[in-house]
Amino acid sequence: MAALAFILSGWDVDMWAKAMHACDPSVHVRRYPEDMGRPEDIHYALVWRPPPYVLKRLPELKAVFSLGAGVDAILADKTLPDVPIVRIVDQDMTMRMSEFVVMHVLMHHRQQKRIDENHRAKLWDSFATHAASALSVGIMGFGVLGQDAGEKLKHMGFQVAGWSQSKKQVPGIDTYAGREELDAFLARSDILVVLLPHTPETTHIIDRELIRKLSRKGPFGAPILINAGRGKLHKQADIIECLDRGELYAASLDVFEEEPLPQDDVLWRHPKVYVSPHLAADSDPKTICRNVLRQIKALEGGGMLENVVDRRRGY
Ligand code: NDP
Ligand code: OXD
Repeated sequence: MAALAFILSGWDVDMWAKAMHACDPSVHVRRYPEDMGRPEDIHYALVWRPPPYVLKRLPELKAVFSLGAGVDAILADKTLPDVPIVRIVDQDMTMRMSEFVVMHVLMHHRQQKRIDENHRAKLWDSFATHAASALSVGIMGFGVLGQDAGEKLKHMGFQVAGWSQSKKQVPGIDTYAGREELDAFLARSDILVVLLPHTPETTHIIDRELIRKLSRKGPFGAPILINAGRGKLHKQADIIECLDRGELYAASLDVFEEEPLPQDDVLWRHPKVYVSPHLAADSDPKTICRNVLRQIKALEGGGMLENVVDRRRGY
């Protein structure tokens, strides 16, 4: 009896099992850790931050489906079996991330913190504003999520640039690729949006040296950082130092080196920072279960899996 198992850390396994049954009541669902049944019956694992050594104990595993777009926590398991790892590429998730990115770019661009402070102080300060076209937004990690957010910002009038590993061609957006073109990309970015995956190559890529290479020609005189990729992409201490020295104008952080962000972290009360608890683009159980079932059916019918992770690249 082939079964699929949900192996989740920090997510509600019952909610996911219910969503799977709503998509197809005939599917045999297992739940880690209390209801795994016979390991040899499990052919597919649906995971979010799976604990190490769990997947390796499933001898008949055919594929691992990440329930999120990022697979860093899966690849961190040194005992990962040699089966395809599929990541989520899903329109619902893409739209949610674009909402988050557009919202934060606009909040900085329209100086929402200043308006909120003035509101609290009952201060009628009708300060000068500028056009979207005065700002250049650089999207670091110009993949599925980065390109969608970039398109939406472009339509709002921002100048947009994208940086990725391989060169992209997107009408109306200037693209940069590889370490050779990184400095040129940074030098033109007034707002840096980080949507990279966390890999050995991108760990701590956002540090004080990188921040110092960002544009200072924009209307705020110092750059703005938005990180919705992973916390391990940045050095939090460097971000705080750059904010305090005025080398960064402001930041929006959805992801952190340690999650949840510890209670005593200065970021919680930093006046120049928006903090959100890793919710930029949630995984919707219904849409994602449907997507996974479609892929399993295709595979069982002799077809190919989509969005298979390249383990060598790490994303
Ligand atoms: P993609 O794989 O589609 O895009 C990743 C992009 O990063 C690609 O353009 C890739 O280049 C580029 N890239 C990777 N490594 C490098 C490198 N060393 N140098 C330059 N560019 C690099 O992923 P998604 O857009 O779907 O997702 C991006 C990340 O967003 C996820 O990995 C995850 O960490 C994060 N995320 C966060 C969420 C949240 O709620 N905060 C929700 C969902 C995702 P190339 O195109 O050439 O391969
Ligand atoms: C993801 C996330 O990677 O939610 O999908 O962080």
